[in-house]
Amino acid sequence: MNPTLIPPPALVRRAEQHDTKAIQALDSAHFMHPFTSHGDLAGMGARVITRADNIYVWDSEGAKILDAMSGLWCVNAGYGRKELADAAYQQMMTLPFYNSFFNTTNLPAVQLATKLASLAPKVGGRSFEHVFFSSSGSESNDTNVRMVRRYWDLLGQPQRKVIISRQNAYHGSTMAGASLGGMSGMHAQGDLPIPNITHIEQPHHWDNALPGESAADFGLRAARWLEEKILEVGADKVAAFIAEPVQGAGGVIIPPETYWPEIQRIVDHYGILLISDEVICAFGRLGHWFAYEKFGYRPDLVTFAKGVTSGYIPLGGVMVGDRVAKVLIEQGGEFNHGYTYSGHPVACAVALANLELMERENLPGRVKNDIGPYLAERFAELNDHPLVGAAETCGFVAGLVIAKNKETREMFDPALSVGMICRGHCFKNGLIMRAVGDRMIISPPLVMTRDQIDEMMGLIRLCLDATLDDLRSAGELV
Ligand code: PXG
Repeated sequence: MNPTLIPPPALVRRAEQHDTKAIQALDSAHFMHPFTSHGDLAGMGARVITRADNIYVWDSEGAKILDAMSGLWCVNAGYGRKELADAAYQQMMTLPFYNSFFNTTNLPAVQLATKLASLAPKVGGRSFEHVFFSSSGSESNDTNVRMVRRYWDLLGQPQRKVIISRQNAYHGSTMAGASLGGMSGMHAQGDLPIPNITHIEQPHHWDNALPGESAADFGLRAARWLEEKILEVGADKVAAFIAEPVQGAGGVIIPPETYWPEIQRIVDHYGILLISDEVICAFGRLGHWFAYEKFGYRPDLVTFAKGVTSGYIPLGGVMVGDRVAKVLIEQGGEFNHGYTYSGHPVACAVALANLELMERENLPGRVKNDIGPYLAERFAELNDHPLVGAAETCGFVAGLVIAKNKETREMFDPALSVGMICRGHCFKNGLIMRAVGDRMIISPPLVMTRDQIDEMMGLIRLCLDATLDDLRSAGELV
């Protein structure tokens, strides 16, 4: 189809009314989407999102949808924040781009790096005075791989190459990001993982605990899988361990309280670097600027992206702790790594405006002391639903497992795609909730009010009830 035959304005009939079919046809003809089966998409047509405000998005048919996923875990400040648009406009008019290679810098990048250094809490005397900028979480994790290997080379231990990660982790989609991640479907495409990346099992009590094993005991046992792996690889060959504080894309897997302290003991004992991938968990999502503070561990590198700009513009980076920064700066000479858009002035200006807004509205504090506990209380009520095996929250992420029998932890036949049935009901009823297998997860904007939490919880229960009805009608449950 020739797009000049239907110029974009022709796709919009009225503010709320678009020619959905025509948009879908062009979409299918030209736009290759991420993580999408295009054969399937052509048959059903993409949902076209046209505008957004606060915690709601609207589609091309005019349907209003409560976005309980904050876009893709990123619109922490909610939609329609004029301050962020103004910051981008002002910066574009002043200096839309200049690079930060060749001994050059720009004001928003300097200001943002300074701001981030001031926000990163010092835990156990370690601080983060330096930031390396990128445009995404994936690029930031590629930076981590190169940085930790460079660090050990400079210290005269070039054999320390192996990075240990976890099954079912998500660390991005580039070659290094997807290799660090523990998604078998991603490894199966493109000969991944790249060499010297290995994985341990995730701390997922529902899936991996022994019958009757307490969360505390399981947390210790799961952390010790790291020690076993270090000994298997050879302690002198391990460069770093990378993990998300709470696994996001894997299905909101919240580790038991005993997990992180034991991980810290192990990385300290063997002297390996600890990378906290906080692409989802930072910037208020778990009630803190950075999530390592919540769990009390001491990372050497922290990956960030998404919430730093509330998703209004791409920006990511790595908080570089003193231990690594000192070696790179004092002994490293030139670090042959960087991106055209490292320290992009417009992205940094939007991030600064976003962090200011979050500070002014105390969004991390709201999550910690107000809406986070309220969500926890309301979400826990779902545990009485016949389909819900376990419903848990951590700050402003939450996940529930749909189980056939919550006592025996029997799951539904995967062929039924129960999660997708539930997700279908969510869409039909004006709610965006993600399905990861049979886990249903949310990560709502941090500006949500208690009334909006009630509205969301009503919709979630409605969709679980509709899923239950479907399963009963299909004879899967009595
Ligand atoms: N680390 C973590 C912990 C992430 O969640 C990335 C790295 C990669 O970031 P970029 O900006 O390169 O996408 C992510 C991204 C999902 C989903 O289905 C999650 C992400 C991305 C796409 C889909 O939940 N997280």
